[in-house]
Amino acid sequence: MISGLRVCVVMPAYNAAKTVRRTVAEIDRSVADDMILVDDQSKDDTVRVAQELGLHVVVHSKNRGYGGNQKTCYAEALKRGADIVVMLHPDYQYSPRLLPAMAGMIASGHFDAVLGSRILGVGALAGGMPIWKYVANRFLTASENLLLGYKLAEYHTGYRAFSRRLLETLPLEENSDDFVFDNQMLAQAIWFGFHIGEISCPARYFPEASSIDFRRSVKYGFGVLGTALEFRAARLRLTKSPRFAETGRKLLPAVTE
Ligand SMILES: Nc1nc2c(ncn2[C@@H]2O[C@H](COP(=O)(O)OP(=O)(O)O)[C@@H](O)[C@H]2O)c(=O)[nH]1
Ligand SMILES: [Mg+2]
Repeated sequence: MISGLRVCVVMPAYNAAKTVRRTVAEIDRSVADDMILVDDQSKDDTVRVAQELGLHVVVHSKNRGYGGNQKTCYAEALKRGADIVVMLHPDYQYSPRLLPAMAGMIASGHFDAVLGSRILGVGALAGGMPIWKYVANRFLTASENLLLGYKLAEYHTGYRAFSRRLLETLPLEENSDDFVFDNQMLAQAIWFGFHIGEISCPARYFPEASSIDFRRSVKYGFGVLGTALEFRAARLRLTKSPRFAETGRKLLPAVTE
């Protein structure tokens, strides 16, 4: 609880058995009222470990991808009464200790989304971010700031907090089931006029924390540019897009079987 608001941590998991224990150990239980892990058909023991940890576990019957996983995460969190939802990767990449700070920024009422930024003030490279990922991050961020008309230090962190109001408003079902979901969601938040805040967050890079290879990163990069162009075209009323429209499909109940 923060300021009487119910805080739910959601963890989209794929092969996180080796890292989920360490991640959960650093979550402040006096703040996190509910902890949900959605397993996307991991090939390891993620589900067993998560159950041992006492998390609320939802299992996809087939692999849907990272974006599909998050759709289930948010639908489940709302169903269970969350006022503030914090998405934390169970790969121990981002510091769980910043969760109260992020949830606190939402609780302040100033922001509907808060990002844990690896770029802002902490030196992503010092944390071990590969140089090619850093350069791509800076380039994509600059392009997006221009096309989306917003100002963020990065759009690509996987550590995010959201208000219930934002999650009930965005047509998240219109978004990809792949990695670009993250980016589409932020573009939607800007489209609908929500305020996005950022805090500094150190990130670690080690084999279990980072599996996205060059090929998938390139696909993500083009997806990001496509999203920003789609946003700009919709703003200029050149095209219509269900992703950037008042109507559009809101979150559906989680489908697990
Ligand atoms: N559902 C799903 N999630 C995945 C897949 N690959 C990675 N993830 C999750 O997506 C998140 C980001 O992936 P990760 O490899 O850590 O990316 P990086 O840290 O940005 O290099 C992690 O929480 C993973 O658990 C996948 O194929 N399917
Ligand atoms: Mg990672």
